[in-house]
Amino acid sequence: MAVPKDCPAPDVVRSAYAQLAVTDLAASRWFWVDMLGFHVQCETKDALHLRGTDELTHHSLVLRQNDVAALDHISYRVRTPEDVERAARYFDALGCPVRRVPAGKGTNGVGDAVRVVDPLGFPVEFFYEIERAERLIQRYDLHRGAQIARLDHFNICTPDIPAAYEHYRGLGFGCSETIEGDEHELYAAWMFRKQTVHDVAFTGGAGPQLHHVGVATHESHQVLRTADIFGALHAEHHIERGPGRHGVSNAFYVYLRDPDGHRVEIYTSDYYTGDPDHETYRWNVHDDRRRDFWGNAVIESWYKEASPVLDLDGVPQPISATILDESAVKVGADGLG
Ligand code: DHY
Repeated sequence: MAVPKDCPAPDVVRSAYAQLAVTDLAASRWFWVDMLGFHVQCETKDALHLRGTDELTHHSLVLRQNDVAALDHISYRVRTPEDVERAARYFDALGCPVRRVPAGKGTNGVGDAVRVVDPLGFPVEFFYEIERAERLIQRYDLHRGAQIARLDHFNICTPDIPAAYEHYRGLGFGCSETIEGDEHELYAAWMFRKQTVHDVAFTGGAGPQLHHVGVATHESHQVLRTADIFGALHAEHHIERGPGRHGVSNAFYVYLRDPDGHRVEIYTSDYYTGDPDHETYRWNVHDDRRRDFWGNAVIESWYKEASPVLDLDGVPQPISATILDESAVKVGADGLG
């Protein structure tokens, strides 16, 4: 997958929003709005546009009613309006399907956008323009449930992690952390444009599939509070893994599954990565602390289950099996093999 010559990559600012296809909008609203505390910015007959308390743009999550649950697309904000066209030319040069989506024809609140199926098989959007939204940071009276502050990252399942790493390096992403075998085989990587641990991470597994959307709270007590609220309402089956502390990223976390099985990570307290000489931190796949710093086992569903992804016409993409299976590495925390 060569980087196209004379065709600069778009300047990506950050992971901006995920659009999920869901099968029961009322059930999704209970989960994402009532339980997680997302703010409803815009509601139509068949979609909810949501944002966290710190977000100053129209949405960071869109839930769209559909017959099948899947990922519609992940979306990156780029630095200038010209970068949108740059994205179109870049992915066209890579031989990927590219579609221009003018303002008003795509997702509410978003201006001219470009949607592609990237070389990894994921539906990805690039946009510059988006409606601004009222500041809610200090509207503590409106902060509910998990008190989600903002979208943090996407985590995608892909069978060929080195190919994903190379693709995102081509798009100018830095790499904060990896999980590697004894011969430096790449099992997982965390890559960023904004100055945190990641905007996107890769989990080895059958793909293309969405592993999870990561959303940030300000403090670890909000992660614990989230688990407590699900327990209190006897909705504990939505808690899949954690709470705990990650080795990779040092973040405090809990993973939940929404009513359609889409996974979300409530995530807080990672670190700054913005220096130009920031070095990649490499974990060995045999280090039991890499995924859970306290050595707690990663349950099988976390490695094996994920959301299908749609193509640009809304058709589910075919899925290929993984090449390197981290869950088969027989060591303490992950002795699943
Ligand atoms: C890890 C997973 C994530 C993340 C940071 C670190 C490692 C792990 O525990 O599996 O989803 O955001």
